Amino acid sequence: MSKAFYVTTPIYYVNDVPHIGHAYTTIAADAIARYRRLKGDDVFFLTGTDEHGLKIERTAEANGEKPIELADRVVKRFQNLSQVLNITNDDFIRTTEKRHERSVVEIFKRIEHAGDIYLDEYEGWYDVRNEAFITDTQYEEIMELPQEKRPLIERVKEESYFFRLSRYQDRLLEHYRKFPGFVQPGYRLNEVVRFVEGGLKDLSVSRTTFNWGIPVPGNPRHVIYVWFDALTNYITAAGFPDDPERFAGIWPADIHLVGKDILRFHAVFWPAFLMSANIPLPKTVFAHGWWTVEGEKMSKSLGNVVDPYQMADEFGADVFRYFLLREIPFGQDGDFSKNAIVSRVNGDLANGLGNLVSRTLGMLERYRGGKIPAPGPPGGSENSIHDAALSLIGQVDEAMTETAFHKALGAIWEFIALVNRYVDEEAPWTLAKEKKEERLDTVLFTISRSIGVVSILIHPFMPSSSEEIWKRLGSTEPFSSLRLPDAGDPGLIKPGQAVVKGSSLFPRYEEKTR
Ligand code: ME8
Repeated sequence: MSKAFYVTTPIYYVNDVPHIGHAYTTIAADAIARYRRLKGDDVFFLTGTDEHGLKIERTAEANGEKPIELADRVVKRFQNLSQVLNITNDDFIRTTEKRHERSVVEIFKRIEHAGDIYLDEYEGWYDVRNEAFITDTQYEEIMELPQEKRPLIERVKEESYFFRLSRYQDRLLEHYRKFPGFVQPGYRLNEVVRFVEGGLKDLSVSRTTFNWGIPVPGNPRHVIYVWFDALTNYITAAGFPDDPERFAGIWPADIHLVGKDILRFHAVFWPAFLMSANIPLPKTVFAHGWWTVEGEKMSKSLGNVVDPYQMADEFGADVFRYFLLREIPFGQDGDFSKNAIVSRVNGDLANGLGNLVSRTLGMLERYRGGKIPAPGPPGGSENSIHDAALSLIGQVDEAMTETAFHKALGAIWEFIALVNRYVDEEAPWTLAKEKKEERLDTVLFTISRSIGVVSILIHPFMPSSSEEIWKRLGSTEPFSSLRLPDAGDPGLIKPGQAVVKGSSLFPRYEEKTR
């Protein structure tokens, strides 16, 4: 079996409902998965839900329901998000599934067998919302915050199994040195290195004061720490331990996408668990930034949580996807605001791409009976448009290799602007009036072909619009059979194709609300 390109999102806590942060990672992972498929790679794209832990047990108790009832109810909101946002995940893992329990028990046993688990007592602080043990220094920092900003911190004193994380400090540092691309963007790697250089303490990996989790093998009084359980999802879904052949074909993951707040779990704890269990490490952990909303931290209490369902309903999934990936460099923090999304809709989408497509198809209907004409001999500007299209394919590829969605989109939109300028300069309406038929054929053909290239390149970001444009251009080949090299193929758009103008692809925002 050939190695599949394996991309993951974090698995989302089911005690929350989906918000912009969840949508963001999922959309980014989908853009990567779609791009890779377009390149002809065999892709495995995983998302799912994290369903154990103290916090979920408590929320369920407060609701008067069983934790599994809460999970079954909330998980649907995450699963349906795939349909609404047009996400092409190949699997959806729930940590309450049997396959996952087998996997967690197996990796725990392997780590125990390696001599890295011991029984002791944990005494210290626990952050319930983030399910994280925190140091005394972190505790002091939290206590300096105003009361309403402090997370729920509890004192814990109980018997616990520990993982010998301290043993892995040198091996981790060596790994970061040998594979500097392991943590991306680069500035995040520096943070991780500094943290590990500061010294690693052994990590408590079991709890005894609640029940909602996977029991420790051989000592069911303990449940396994929820992060140990959750991180293991990435190998479970790849076939560990039930299907070793499949596992060898998929694992290691090529890229784990995570938010910056959970980087430490993925770039320190997770690789140490894997080293101990003698399982290869993922190739890259990419940490993205956080969204604020209209300049404020997003929070339930402020009532400013951005609901991806509502965004898809109001603007359409493609517009929401475009906005999130275009607005800020992937890795940095960003601010979500209605003004910002509306200005993207009206500028880049309505005036940029939408206008190019609609005026081109309109002119083909008006001047050429709705058929793409065969071109006459190219002049200088046609050759330069053709060259720009070819170089665009390379630029997008480079940007996608760096996981720089905004750069890929920026390059595509520069090309759109170039083609819009070409239309203005060549003024096909004047050529028609002056009956310069051969020249008009060349210009209309050149624009149609350029739009064909754009329709393929935007597919990872705006899948529905991409396929719609492709269809309106009258291409008979199904979109699903296209591969990236086709974008540069001069035969991509054939003379004689019957186009359909259709309604506006991206209506200006005001028009919709009137
Ligand atoms: O952390 N902007 O789950 P989760 C951007 N179950 N991203 C945000 C965000 C924001 N405002 N708010 C949250 C968990 N996120 C664990 C993961 S993986 C083995 C276990 C991101 O549902 C956050 O950074 O609390 C994280 O990557 C993701 O949403 C899930 O958060």
